[in-house]
This record gives sequence, structure tokens and C-alpha cells, in this order.
Amino acid sequence: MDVAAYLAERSALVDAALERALPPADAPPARLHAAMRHLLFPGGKRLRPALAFAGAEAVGAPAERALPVAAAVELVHTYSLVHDDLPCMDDDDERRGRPTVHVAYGEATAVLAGDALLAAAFEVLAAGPGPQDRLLAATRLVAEAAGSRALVGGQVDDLAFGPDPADAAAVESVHRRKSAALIAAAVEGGALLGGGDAAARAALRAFGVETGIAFQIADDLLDGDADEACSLVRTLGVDGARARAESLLAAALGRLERFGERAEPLRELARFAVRRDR
Ligand code: GRG
Repeated sequence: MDVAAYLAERSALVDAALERALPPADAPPARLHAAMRHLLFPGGKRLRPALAFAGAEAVGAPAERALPVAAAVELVHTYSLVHDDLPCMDDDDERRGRPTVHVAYGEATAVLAGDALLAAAFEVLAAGPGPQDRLLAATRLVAEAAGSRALVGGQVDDLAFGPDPADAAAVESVHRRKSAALIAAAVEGGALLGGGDAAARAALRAFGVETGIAFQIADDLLDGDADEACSLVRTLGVDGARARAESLLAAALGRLERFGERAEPLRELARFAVRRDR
């Protein structure tokens, strides 16, 4: 399977849904709507939506069934990047090869654009299409992944790391919440909207958590910032961090045995997420 082609094809699918989900850039207040689109289009790798589509395929459903959750996780992800780049957090000037939203539109508009992207995630998910009970369960999954027990709590604990290298368990606890929770919600949510049963969903959730932690370790390896406190590269060194990512990847792939050929897109996406060069 050609993972680059899969990502490109699935990106087109989710991009069309994202385009439909957001007001046009010139709809008033135009500055806000333009700011919401600034980081969303052309966007990044669209890995989380691809994992949602692949989650539906793993349980034997057409990829399109996962569309509401695919769009929602990308909107949550984009909101988190807009807020993470703010001067009060990472204070970054560039993201996805463009000026960050606060650099382009000012800090207040960036905060509000992030807020509105988060709300749009739940709007698009609740609107379906799909059976109401599954859409409600998927909404809850994404809300949990975005909340204080996951993304936001992980970010809070990440910001609190001091200058000393942290122990591996503390680093992985942040990775699990800040990075892996949304990835797991994407895969499980795709399976949920695809009609997967509880056992399939549990296996895919575990796959998502392990893949998500390994993805974050790979990100830290690519980043090459030896001063980053919340990083296994700092705690275990480059070789130790690489070995841990590979062992998580092997565990994640082990979760997919029961799904046979249908899980091939998930296998390839996990390998890409952990061994990528971008
Ligand atoms: C502000 C609530 C709040 C949370 C911020 C997501 C996040 C938490 C911070 C962003 C920085 C960071 C290192 C996040 C970890 C997850 C990660 C590696 C994000 C980048 O994801 P990619 O590589 O990005 O999928 P693209 O641009 O390809 O979508």
C-alpha cells in the first residue's frame, strides 16, 4: 500500500468536509473566519483524519462513514496548534510553513479563532450523517480526548516541566494525554461510526494510544531539541527513545491481528507516523 497516496486521497475527502463545515472567509466577522481558515488550509499531514477513515475500514465499513469524526479531530487538532503557538504558550512565529495565526491576525483573534475551531468540531460531529446514538458516542469520545483528562491536562503538565530531565513515566503520561488521546479517539471514533463492536473498538483504541505515544517520540526525535524537558530523547537518549518508539509500534501492530487485511491502511499509517521524516 502506498501510504502517501492514501494520505493524499483521504486529505481530499476531509478537506471537502472541512470546507463545508466552516463559514466562508468573507462571511462576517471576516477577520475571524479568515483566521480560522489560516492554519486549516492547506493544512498539515491530515494524519488524524486518515486514521479515522482507516478505523472505519478496519471494521469493514466504507471510509466515508468516518467523515464526521475525521473532520472533528482535525478541527480539534488545529485549534490546539493555534493556541499552542500563542505567546503565552510556545510563542512560535511559524507553523505549517506559514506565519502562526497570532502573527498574521493578532493575539485576540487567534485565541477566538481557536475557540471557534473547537466549537466547529462538535458542530460537524453532531450534525452527522450517521445513526444518532453513534454520533453521540463519538462526540463524547472526542470531547474526552480534548478535555482536562487528556489534551488540555497534558498541555498543563507539559508546561509545568522544570529544567531537569523528567523520568520516562512522567514524559509518557504527558504524551498519552497531549498527543495520543486525540489519535486514539480518531481511530476508535472511525470504528464507532463504521459500526464496530465494543471489542473491536477497545483493540483499536489501544492501537491508537500506543501509536500516538510512539508518534510523539518520533516527533521529538525529528525536532532534535535536546533541551526539551518533556521528551524521551532527553531522558533516554536518541537510541533509547528510538527503541521505545519501535517497541510501542510493535505492540500497536499486534492489536491489529484480528482485523486481517482490512487493517492494512492502519498498519501503514502507524509505520508512517513512527518512522516518518516530516
Ligand atoms: C493548547 C490545549 C492546547 C494544547 C496544545 C497539540 C498541542 C497541545 C501542542 C502542539 C505541539 C505539539 C508538539 C503537540 C504534540 C502533538 C504533535 C506532534 C502535533 C503535530 O502534529 P502533526 O505532526 O502536525 O500531525 P500536522 O501539521 O501535520 O497536522
